[in-house]
Amino acid sequence: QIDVVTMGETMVLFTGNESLPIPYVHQFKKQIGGAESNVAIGLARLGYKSGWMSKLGDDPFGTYIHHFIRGEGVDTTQVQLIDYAPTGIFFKESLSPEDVRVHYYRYQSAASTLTKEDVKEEYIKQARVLHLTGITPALSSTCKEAVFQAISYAQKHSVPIIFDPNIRYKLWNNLDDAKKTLLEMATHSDIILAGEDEGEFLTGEKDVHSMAKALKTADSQHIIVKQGKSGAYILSNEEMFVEGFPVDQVVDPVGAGDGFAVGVISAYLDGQTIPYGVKRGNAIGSLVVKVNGDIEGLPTKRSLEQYLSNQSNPGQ
Ligand code: KDG
Repeated sequence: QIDVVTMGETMVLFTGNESLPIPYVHQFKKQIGGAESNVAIGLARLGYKSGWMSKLGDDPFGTYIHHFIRGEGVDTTQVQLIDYAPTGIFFKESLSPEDVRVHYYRYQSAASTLTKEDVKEEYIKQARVLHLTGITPALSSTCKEAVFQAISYAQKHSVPIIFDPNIRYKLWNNLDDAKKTLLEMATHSDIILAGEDEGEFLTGEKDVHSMAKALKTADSQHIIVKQGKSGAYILSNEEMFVEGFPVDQVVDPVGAGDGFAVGVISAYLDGQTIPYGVKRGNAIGSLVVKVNGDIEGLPTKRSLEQYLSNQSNPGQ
């Protein structure tokens, strides 16, 4: 059995060695990035069994990503290396910690050729949780079908769905389609993790309570609205706010949301309460932003436990 199954695109990430606009950067560091594999890696580091479904090009970048993710202990048996489309890449332009931009080279990439036939019912059936993001349906029409195929298998086998809208405006050709697709995914999900701006985009509401209420379509759903470093708001049977962890210096905010998802999902698997999961998510998010890269700051079980106990007993 696999604890968490996820599906999406991972790309090679090139980050400039200097904090300059890309045309003036001379050297780039090679890393990997992809919201879903970030979550799978974060869960594997905490000791959970995670599996990532995807397609990579049968090319050097595909080999690099495949080896890296497999090396982190993530199950990659549902990853295909194909020769008819290349592995996607992207560049991170970091002008300051508050101004980080990404430039994608992923159009018609290998992952964008995922189809509903690539989603295997048996693989979803044995999972304890299905994690999905709003990035995958934005990649192509066949990826969108693959996402809804995964949802229908999860529903058929009562596998709870955790959904992070992760709205990437650069990927959607049509914002009405984005809204419609993401709201539809949300209605099928048991736990929704949305940023405050995403909640506003999806519901048109400006305050967290109203947007969470608008997103909540079933009694059993848990809606979590992330409010950056201040913390997160929860609407489930009751409503509450869980404070964030202090961060002296943000180095790279990208990947914080995936770290947050790792916290919520791992606590859910442990049978913990949603507020405890949000606390763990806030903690992991705060660790991720302290270092450069999407996954470099994701903690091991031991380092997370140490961090949480130092935070609750400062000075010890
Ligand atoms: O959450 C971080 C990811 O967004 C980033 O690494 C790349 O998956 C990515 C995307 O599509 O933007």
